[in-house]
Amino acid sequence: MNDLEELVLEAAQRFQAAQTVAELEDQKARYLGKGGQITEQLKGLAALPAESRKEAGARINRAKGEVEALLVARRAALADAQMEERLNAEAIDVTLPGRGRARGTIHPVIRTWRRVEEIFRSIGFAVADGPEIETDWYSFTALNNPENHPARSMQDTFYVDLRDAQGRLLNLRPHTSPMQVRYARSHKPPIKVVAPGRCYRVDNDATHSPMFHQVEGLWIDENVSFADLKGVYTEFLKRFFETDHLKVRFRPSFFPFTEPSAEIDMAFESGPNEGRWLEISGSGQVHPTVVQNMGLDPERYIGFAFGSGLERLTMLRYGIHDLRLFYDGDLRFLNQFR
Ligand code: 2NL
Repeated sequence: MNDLEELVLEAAQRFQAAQTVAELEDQKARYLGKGGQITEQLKGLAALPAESRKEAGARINRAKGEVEALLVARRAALADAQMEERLNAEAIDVTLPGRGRARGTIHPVIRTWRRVEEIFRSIGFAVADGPEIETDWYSFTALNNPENHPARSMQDTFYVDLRDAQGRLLNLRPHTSPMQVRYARSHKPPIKVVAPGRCYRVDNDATHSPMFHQVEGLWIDENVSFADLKGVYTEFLKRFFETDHLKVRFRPSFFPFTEPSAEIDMAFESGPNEGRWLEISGSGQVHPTVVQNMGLDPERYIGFAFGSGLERLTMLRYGIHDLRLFYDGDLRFLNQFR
């Protein structure tokens, strides 16, 4: 073996021994760098006699080509090894079960809202939707509230620091009745409608939250009676609480928008509340002034209405004893309603 063959062999061994790209580049310098052994030999050609220069040059260049080929091969091998190592380190086990996404739940009061809509739709009622910011006329005047009624006061009703295009004072509706007045003014009798939605009152304690939900129902025709209201509401309660075993009674009461007015009580005939009368709704015959404000002739049309709290219905259905649980946002409570 001549010295050039030995040099190529040595380069092969050193390149093989290099374990990183940096080590390999250091070894490259030893042969092909500025002062590298092959570079030096090429420089030495100038000192050779012309007749042997060509043949020596060819030998050195052949050896240079071999060293370069070895270098390229080792570079590729090191790059492959590095990629292999990285792929192993970053391996993803696609057979692992997914982590999943946290799933929300429907809030219990909204579940009640949806159930109530479904039940009333099935007995022929339309469902109305309307603004939560109302005018004084729809919130109070149309409903026969006297001008000086305490419900209109700042202590009871939230007022909005804005006026509408006509310059009218605006409030957050304290009940869903405005929606029914709007509905009645834009539809022809017979009118059968429920209006579920958010309401607002200046009130915040163990049994009142400043935002709460109500559903009101309105039935107007030429010949309806309290018996119709009682039949519809009793059917609703049986469907809502999923039992035929309950009693319903009407107890005299007062509301400005109905005359006569009645409190609706119910009693389960079995279960934890057995025999106890529970207040569940207000109701009454729509006051003639209110019928008039709906754009209808009170001599011709008679109406019946009720108003129930969705929180109250929800508490009785699920046995919840503290209203505040609805608005604390505690997932331990909310996750029970899946
Ligand atoms: C209550 C009382 C009630 C009504 C709501 C009503 C609506 C119109 C006309 C007449 Cl548009 N009445 N709604 C009637 C009686 C009682 O609710 O304390 N509910 C929890």
